[in-house]
Amino acid sequence: MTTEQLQAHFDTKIEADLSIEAKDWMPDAYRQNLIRQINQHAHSEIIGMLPEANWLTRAPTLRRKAVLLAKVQDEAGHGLYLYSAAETLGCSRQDIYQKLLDGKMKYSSIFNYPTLSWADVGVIGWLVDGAAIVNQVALCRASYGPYARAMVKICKEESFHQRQGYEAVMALAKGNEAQRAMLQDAINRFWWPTLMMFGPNDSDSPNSAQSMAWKIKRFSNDELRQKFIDNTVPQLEALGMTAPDPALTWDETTGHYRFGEINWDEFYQVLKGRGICNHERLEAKRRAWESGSWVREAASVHAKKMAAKKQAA
Ligand code: FAQ
Repeated sequence: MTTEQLQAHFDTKIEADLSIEAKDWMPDAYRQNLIRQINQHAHSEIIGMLPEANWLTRAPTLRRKAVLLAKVQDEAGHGLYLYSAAETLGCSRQDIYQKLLDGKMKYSSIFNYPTLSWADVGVIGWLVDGAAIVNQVALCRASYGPYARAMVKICKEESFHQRQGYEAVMALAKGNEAQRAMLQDAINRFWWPTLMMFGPNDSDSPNSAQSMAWKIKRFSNDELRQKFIDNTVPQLEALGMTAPDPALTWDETTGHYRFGEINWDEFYQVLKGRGICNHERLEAKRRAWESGSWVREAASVHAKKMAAKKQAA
């Protein structure tokens, strides 16, 4: 087939909502866009383990600790599903991971904020995983099959994460004055950074139009942000807590909540590596990479031995 015919076949499949699979022909720009988005997502899951892991040794009860351990391990699994999905597009995991360590690839801005209290762990489960689900449920229908299938598995676990987060914040909301104040403080610090997770406004989002045309993204950044706010404000009210946004109001005519302007300067500063924890997060990953070098060496020696044995047999 000529390139024009291959392109026409690809376009027909996208139009008909059929999956593009790893061995199918695809335009190079589609492939590169997926490599970018899937790997950034994978990096987010892996870096996202750090803020909550900070509280593993200080969880208030054994039950909370066991749940948190399981959740943090789930995030590692999500990273692995996603790196594997990205590898089907022909990128090398080592190369991609090195780019993260060198600060040449992005991960979600939200993980550059510190976890200062136990309430932050509940709020991450409730708000951050809640935002992740709104975004990721849509990605279960992404046009690239291996990505969409990875997202189905991830979403099942994320919805458990969101519920454990809400259960943890409910316990604090029903607690004493100090616990309620700790929860309100955590909400105040995480509210706006959570809204930033959906990315820039549609008018400032360079990748959205093409990603939506290719059906990688099914909804725009602003649509998903609005959906998250509409889902979350009633939960906030049920807790008896408030959002740090005086402009947050219910709009009868649109049937949506209106909200204030996001501080985009802060968002872009965090993306440039100038957030509170950017340096600390990458340093932690660099240290882990270096101290784990013996594991990689042992695994590669073992793999070589097994290959030699197979050849000799
Ligand atoms: N942080 O043109 P757009 C989680 C970048 S997983 C950092 O709108 P796009 C689970 C964007 O990459 C959270 N960078 O981009 C968990 C682009 O840069 P580039 C991660 C951001 O791709 C919970 C530039 O700005 N989820 O939380 C951010 O069309 C708890 C222009 O933006 C995903 O990655 C940001 N917030 O839309 C784990 C979901 N926003 O590449 C542990 C998959 C934008 O051109 C604990 N990804 N940028 O240099 C997506 O859906 C999309 O990539 C968006 C951005 C919506 C994030």
